[in-house]
Amino acid sequence: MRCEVPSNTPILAVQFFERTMSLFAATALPPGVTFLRGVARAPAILEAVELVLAQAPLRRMETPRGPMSVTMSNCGSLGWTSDVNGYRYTAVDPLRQTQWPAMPEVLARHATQWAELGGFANFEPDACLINQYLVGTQMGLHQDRNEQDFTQPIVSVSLGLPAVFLVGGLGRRDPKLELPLEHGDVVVFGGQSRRIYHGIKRLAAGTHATVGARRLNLTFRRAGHSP
Ligand code: MD3
Ligand code: FE
Repeated sequence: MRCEVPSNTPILAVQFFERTMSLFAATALPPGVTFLRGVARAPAILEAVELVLAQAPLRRMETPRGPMSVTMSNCGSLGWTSDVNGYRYTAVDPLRQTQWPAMPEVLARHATQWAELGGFANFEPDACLINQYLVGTQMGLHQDRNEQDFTQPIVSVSLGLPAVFLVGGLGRRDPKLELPLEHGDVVVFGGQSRRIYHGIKRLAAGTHATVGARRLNLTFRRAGHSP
């Protein structure tokens, strides 16, 4: 479903609209998924991400199956990392040998609010993974299962170029829904959908006015045990 509100609409009106529309969109999305169109367009969000990346640069991570095409960094007390031996969360950035940058207050505060709109109260993320997709890159179908508490949701924020998000089911071969994501879109994944298979299709060429020729994705997570 394509529904737009003017970009100067007050935030509470946008949130009311999105909540109302999600009653309809919910018929297509799996249980536990909440789609919040355009709620992360505030320039302060992109500025906070750029500050983090100036401290902890994007890098290509290795995996047991070869290097990823997407580049990554993190902020928060824990960060997702990968090497030839596997995936894990660490307090120390292996590239810089020091802690990940703190999670900017503006990001943490918004993540908690968006989780609440998705039905998850008191979400306190301790990790924010930042993925950068250049044109032609993608993320293959996978599950996220390195976190300690699957009752906690994941809040995903898309910035920059549009992408097609593949929403699967609990089995790798389950039918997939294609969800187009644009600049400022937020998706909350929790409950039944927390362990679904998902991926991102190859990024099409383009240039976004403020983000450039790339897509940034933030995923706010509770990686360690809940407070
Ligand atoms: C559903 N990132 O970093 S965000 C990832 O756009 C990842 O960069 C994609 O998948 C991206 O792991 C998709 C949406 C997302 C993220 C994590 C999930 C959906 C999820 C974890 C569980 C269920
Ligand atoms: Fe994922």
